[in-house]
Amino acid sequence: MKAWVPITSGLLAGFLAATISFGNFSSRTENKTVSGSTKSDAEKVYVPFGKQDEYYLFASGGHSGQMFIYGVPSMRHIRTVPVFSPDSATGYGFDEHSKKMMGDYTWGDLHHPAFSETNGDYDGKYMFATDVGNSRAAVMDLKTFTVKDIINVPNTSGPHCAAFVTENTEYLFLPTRFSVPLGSKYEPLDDYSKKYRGVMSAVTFDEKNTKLNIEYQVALPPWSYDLSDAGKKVSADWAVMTTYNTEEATTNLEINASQADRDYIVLFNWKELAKMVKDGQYEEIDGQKMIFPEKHKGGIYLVPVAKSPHGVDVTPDGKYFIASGKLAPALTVFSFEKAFKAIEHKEFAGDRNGIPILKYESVMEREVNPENALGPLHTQFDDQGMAYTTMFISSEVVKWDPKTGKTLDRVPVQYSPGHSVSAEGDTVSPDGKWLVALNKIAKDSYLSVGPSHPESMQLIDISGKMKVIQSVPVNPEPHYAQMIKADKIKTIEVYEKDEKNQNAIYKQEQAKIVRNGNKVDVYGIAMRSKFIFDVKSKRPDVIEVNEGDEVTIHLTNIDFDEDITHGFAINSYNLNIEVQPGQTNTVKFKADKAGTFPIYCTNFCSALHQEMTGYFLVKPKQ
Ligand code: RUQ
Ligand code: CUA
Repeated sequence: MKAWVPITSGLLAGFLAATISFGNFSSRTENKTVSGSTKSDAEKVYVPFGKQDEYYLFASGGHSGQMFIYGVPSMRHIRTVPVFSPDSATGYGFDEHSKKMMGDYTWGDLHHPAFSETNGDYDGKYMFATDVGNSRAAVMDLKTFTVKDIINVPNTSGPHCAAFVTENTEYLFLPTRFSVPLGSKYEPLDDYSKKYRGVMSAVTFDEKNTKLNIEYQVALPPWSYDLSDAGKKVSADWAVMTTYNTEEATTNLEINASQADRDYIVLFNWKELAKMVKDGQYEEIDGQKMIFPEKHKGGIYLVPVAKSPHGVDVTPDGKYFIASGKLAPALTVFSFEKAFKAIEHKEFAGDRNGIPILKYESVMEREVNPENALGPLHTQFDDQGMAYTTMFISSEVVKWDPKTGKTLDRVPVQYSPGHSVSAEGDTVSPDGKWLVALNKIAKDSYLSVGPSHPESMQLIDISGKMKVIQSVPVNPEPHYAQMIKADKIKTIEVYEKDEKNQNAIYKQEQAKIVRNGNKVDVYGIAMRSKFIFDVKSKRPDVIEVNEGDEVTIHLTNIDFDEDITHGFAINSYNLNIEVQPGQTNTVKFKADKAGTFPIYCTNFCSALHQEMTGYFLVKPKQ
């Protein structure tokens, strides 16, 4: 077996610290001399007023729990869509639907967005994302850019290694970053290796009801699962994911999880796993169908890889998967075909936790070691099948040929890129043209806003020699992004009337307030430029209740006009919802404060927007 570049753990911290600062310093000085967009670069990113961008860029918002939508090549920020965190700009987390989806959580950590796919191509219908902070998965409908469903994923703790969808969105796999005891019960850390598991969840999407479901789970060994990718074409039934901490360390991971010379890539056949579940090869654990690889054999294999790998990416032709070495300078190209042969001939080198280990030599295609490049993290592809790998430590993007391992080009970025994303980069047919580097550190790139700087996204023209031609600040923290052709996304302009929705009213005459004991239901209308809550009242824009009443307000926006969104806020009641054109939305709360509270529309909607007000009166008890 070939030796990996040894980095002994004692030296590790020093090595990293030195290379990080050196890497940044050197590329900073280099950048100072090479950066500076020319007039022709400026023309490439200039999208004149009235014209639209060619691509949408969906960038994860990390621990903001949001998704940021940009246009490429202008790099204009178009919208922030809240996913895992409440957002008063859109009333997300206040109305009943989003409040229920959010549960008790008030934040999320959104890492890896993934588009729904048909035949390995983005179909522009849905966007999936996972929450590392509170172990959830979400689906966003791209007709409206709103989140339709969020599920909590038990046993899988911090699904960082997600979300990556299979070729026809059959599955969204969520492997865990943190191993915990099944059922998240208390178990002493001394029993880590016996009692803890790294659970992967197989999530399906029911498009008809826009619901996510957990179909089954796999109790993998108690390791950390970092990044994954689904196979394509020849490897379509397979998926790969990187592991670290196969040492099973329970403290001081910085040192202890970097001891062994190698970790693994988990290679699994999801069709076989689905068949095992169908054949009853699982155990019922807390209402989940759990596959235990040591008992339910088949479908899962381990491929040894250089220690503590980070990204793993499948080439567009589906023939290879490329692992990045994080602590090593090397990338490793593995062949699916070789892996399939080794599995067929049962060429195993023992097992771990009952999972057969394939021999490194029999799966490895080549080791790639671009000169002086350090800290490879993630790889994207262009229309020629060429690879682009971000180098965190040497702060650059390196272009190379997966078929030869030859370095073709490289460009410094400012600084320390995590992921990058190329146009349609995760599909079976990437577009080339553009690559956006998602940089962790933006030092001296923008006007200062104090000690904490924004992160940065840099647009790289990859149509010829790579060149950074635009740079924009971005909120924390773009972990990954997806870039899709703009014409694939078909948004609606207004919501259609939904006559079946009992909460919706479309005529002013129907506006009413219904009292039932201490329950008050308001069926109201929002329109330019007034609220109508009770059409029969002498003050139709007033809601009067008693202290302690349970108040439910259903509000329908009857302006079926593009961009005429109304807001609904009650002053000092800490609530604000939004009704988009034609939409009906519900907000529920307890009138626990007596007094007089103005109601107003929060979204500027007409010249008389300031007049779009009313009163919420709460009569005191006694
Ligand atoms: S990770 S910087 Cu959260 Cu995607 Cu690699
Ligand atoms: Cu409606 Cu402002």
